[in-house]
Amino acid sequence: MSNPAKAMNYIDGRWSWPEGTAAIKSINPSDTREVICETPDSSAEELDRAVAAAGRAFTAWRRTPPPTRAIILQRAGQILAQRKQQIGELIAREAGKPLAEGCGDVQEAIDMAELAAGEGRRLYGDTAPSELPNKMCLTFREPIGVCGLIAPWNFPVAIPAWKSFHALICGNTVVIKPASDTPMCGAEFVRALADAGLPPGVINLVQGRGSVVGEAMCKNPRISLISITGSTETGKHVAAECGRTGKRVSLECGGKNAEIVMDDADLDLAVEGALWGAFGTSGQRCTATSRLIVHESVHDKMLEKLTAQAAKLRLGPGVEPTTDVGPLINESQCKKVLDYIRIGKEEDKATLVRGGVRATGEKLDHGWFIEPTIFTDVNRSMRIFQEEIFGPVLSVVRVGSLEEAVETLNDCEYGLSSSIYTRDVNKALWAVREIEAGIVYVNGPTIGAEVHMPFGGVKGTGNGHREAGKAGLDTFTEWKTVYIDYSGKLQRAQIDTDEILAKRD
Ligand code: UN1
Repeated sequence: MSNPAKAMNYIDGRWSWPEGTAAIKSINPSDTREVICETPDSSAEELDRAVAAAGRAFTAWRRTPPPTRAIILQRAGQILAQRKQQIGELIAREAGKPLAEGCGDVQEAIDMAELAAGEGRRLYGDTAPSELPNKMCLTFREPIGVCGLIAPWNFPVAIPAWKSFHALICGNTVVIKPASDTPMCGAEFVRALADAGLPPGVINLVQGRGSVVGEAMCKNPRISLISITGSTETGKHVAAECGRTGKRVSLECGGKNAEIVMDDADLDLAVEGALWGAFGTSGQRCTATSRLIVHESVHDKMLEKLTAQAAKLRLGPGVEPTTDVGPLINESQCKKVLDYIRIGKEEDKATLVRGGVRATGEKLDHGWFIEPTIFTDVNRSMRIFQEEIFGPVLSVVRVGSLEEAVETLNDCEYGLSSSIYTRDVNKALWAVREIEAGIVYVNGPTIGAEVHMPFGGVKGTGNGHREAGKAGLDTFTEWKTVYIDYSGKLQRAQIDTDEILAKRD
């Protein structure tokens, strides 16, 4: 048997496997007999080496005009576009996503490169009048320094892209820690940037475990910002650690997203939205629909259509062109989802109407497949209503009015994405205002955010920062306010202003 491929570290412009470092195996979740690659179980010292390289590269990169930075990012986007199919297939193998979703993941990175490159000619600040004569006020966006980017496995190319393209266009240098389940995807993403001509040290990649590399990132005083997409538990831990060294920290954590279906909704559309939202990416998106809140007058009809359609979804390996739903990422996620299914069955009076078991079959027996699962008669006190499951499990709740629907949706610690299906513009707009979430869709599923719009959530989902869009620039920059006095004399703000006014009276 040939040696497995290696997903190495990339530090200061060089690919390397730190001497004497043990290997972590990356396994195909659709068929665990296949080893995709080996990756170094990097130490905290290796992370520190990457941070030092990023620190050395910072001054020159910060001084590089943003439109010049943009040329390199644009080139990276073009390289990703050339490699879209190849990287999409890698995502299908390493993360288990259906091929179309794998390619979509790469496309999201390409879109982000385009967006960030465009920002290279904007990065606008403000100009404002001064309260004093012959003086002006203006602001500039400035980079923060070395950014530590901790990425999850569910968008193994798009999420590193969201984080790093915005960081880089703003003049920061970065160290990325990809998820240990998808090291090769992380390496291929960084390879595109390296091939685009990013100077050594501007982007660095350190493979390994969160408990070692992620932890070392939080502790390293030369990192100025950590951006992490991960579980709420991990996010809170990272924020606490970063507090000690005074870092900015941007959290994109859990979700428990809900779709509301009102009595006047286009039911077929709402069913399609729920299926894609709940079972697309096997429910492993932080934006996944995991609660369906349905008006009682359409509840039974909706459920009938939903279960019939869910039964038609084809489970299979990511790389098979016919696959609608791929596997869970690994054994522990599979176990966690099965645990939640058990809890759902035991809880109160929830009814399991479909799925609830591991899927079997010739192409499924060696992977972490779980049947798309639907619970009904779920109420707000149940754990399957409140907690993030991150798998193909949908909990259906029956409500009697729009007010009750929105109140039910809001009765949860998370606030990332949400959706309402209704044909009534008044109901839709009322819900848009009342829903507590960072993202609200009207007549669309809870998944599918676009890169030029702010992405992030309220309540337990985040800590006030946004990724993507123009808002993403705020995460990766500091404001510098500049006052220029060309009066040639001392002017005292808040004091001389009174005198000027007095003279006018
Ligand atoms: C995530 O699951 O962390 O909005 C991100 C969406 C995707 C991004 C999901 N564009 O569903």
